[in-house]
Amino acid sequence: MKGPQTDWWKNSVVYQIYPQSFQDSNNDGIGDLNGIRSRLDYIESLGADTIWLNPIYVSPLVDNGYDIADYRAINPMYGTMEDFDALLAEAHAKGIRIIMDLVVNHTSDQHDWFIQSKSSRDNPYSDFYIWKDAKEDGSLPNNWGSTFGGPAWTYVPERDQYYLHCFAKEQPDLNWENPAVREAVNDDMRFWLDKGVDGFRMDVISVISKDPAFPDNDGRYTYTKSYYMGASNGPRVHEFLQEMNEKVLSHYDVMTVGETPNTTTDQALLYTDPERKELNMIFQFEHMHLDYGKYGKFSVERAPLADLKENLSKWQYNLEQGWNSLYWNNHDQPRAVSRYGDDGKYRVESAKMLGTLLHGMKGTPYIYMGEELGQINPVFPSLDDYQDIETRCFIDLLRENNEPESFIREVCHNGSRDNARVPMVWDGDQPNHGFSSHEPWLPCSKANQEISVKNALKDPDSVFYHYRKLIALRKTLPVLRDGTYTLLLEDHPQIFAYKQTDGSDTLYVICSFADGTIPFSIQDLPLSNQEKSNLNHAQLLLSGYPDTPQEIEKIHSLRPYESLMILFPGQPD
Ligand code: TEU
Ligand code: CA
Repeated sequence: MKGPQTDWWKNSVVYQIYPQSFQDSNNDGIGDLNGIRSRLDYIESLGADTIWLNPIYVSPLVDNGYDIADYRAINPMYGTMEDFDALLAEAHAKGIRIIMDLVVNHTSDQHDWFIQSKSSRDNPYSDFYIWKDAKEDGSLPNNWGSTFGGPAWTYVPERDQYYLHCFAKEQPDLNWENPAVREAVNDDMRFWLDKGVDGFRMDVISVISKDPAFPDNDGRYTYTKSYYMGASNGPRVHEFLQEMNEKVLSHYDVMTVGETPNTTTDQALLYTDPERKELNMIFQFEHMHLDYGKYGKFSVERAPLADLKENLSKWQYNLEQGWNSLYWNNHDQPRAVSRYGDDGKYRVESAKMLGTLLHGMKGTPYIYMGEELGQINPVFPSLDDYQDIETRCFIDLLRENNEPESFIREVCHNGSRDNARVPMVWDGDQPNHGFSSHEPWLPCSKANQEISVKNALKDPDSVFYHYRKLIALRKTLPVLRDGTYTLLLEDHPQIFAYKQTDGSDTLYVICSFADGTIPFSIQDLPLSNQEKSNLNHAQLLLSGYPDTPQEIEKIHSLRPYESLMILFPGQPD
């Protein structure tokens, strides 16, 4: 929407949709825009008010749409521009906003700009990408690696030069130093904003400005030593974003969230402090890296609870002037229940606990489709079924390293991006889980067959209804938006507890990561004297178990993965 900016996004809960896998409307096995449109009621019933759509533009899909060949056209497999307009209009009529994925660190190698740019050293698009000569000894311009493996440079004989690609070779990096590139991006953004979209999630936006010296990384370009070290938070990134804000974003009432790998809280403030007029919030990655092992995200390790507490609390404390985005899942991550909870016996309880922990914090929560059901990592019938480029490259690397197949299977099961990308489970009794009558582009997950929308809606104690309550609380409890966070029981080995207070209300969030029953009573918390003498005023807003006593003094233990939200409302008379 045109007009002055408001901060509506501070009250929002975002629901992320991976279009390929949400709902197929024309039975070709691929999710599409009309499919999403047919499911808006579901999103409305959950209570989420903003949808983030992963890329739906024309793309050869080398990286599932993060390689865009035309920023202004819909990939025909998802439908038409008319379908998009209808989706946007219908969502808006329900009060649901839609934000788009803006992928402008790189384009597809099939984008017109690149096809021209690579054709010669002198063409109008010659400087749209990052071209470098070989070093004097004939070696690559530097030792940067591509995120998916191998060097970040590819040679083009027509120019006798290399171009940079931080991701696949089919994803050449744009040259943001060139003002014409920035103007072209601005124009593409205006195209969507003038249609009425409500903002952007900006793909790897922390990577757009490269160190002009293009220094070598201190390591070889292995899988884990990729582009990050050389290209994150480069010297002009804030200047570029301020320019984008001034020229484009400030003219619309929209939200922005930047995906910014390798960003500290200090850097996050530079991106999100409203005074600086850059972005509204960023996706930080530190908590996603706590369980990284020898092969990065492909590891068998678990994040230690102490590290999780320390890290998430740091982001709550340090981003007071900025704004946090809160997430466990997205299309690049395995399922949170499998990763931090228990995807067997206590799946429901641990999914509710993780939801409670996140939604009690300050920031804008993001829910990745299926998270609200407590979906778990699928078991792929064979390694050949993985389709994601990152996973495929990684399997090749591990085979080259002579790792045993059983190990490769295990780490793919734990870490592959395809864990999140399998078709949504609407109804496990229907062919292909109600996603499509055609065999889907990625196998349906047997492990998730019963974890369906149909079953969740029938069960009042489902993860779905728990998420619905969490979302409703965000809309009604100002302390969730305006509170100040304090970590509690810092050294407790099994409980993650914190409070939020806004001077009137105080909210206590208590989450157990134990798979057995552990002692706990409200008296264990550092309550104020006033709270201690008003225990009968405390309200149990939410619990992960249906039968937690409403009178909080009667709580003497936490059952496996139990979570509680307790409110001490305003000043009692
Ligand atoms: O991801 C960038 C990123 O930093 C990672 O999460 C990355 O995808 C990888 O999983 C690291 O292990 C964004 C998109 O979300 C991702 O889907 C794209 O593949 C990537 O950018 C390139 O556009
Ligand atoms: Ca389809």
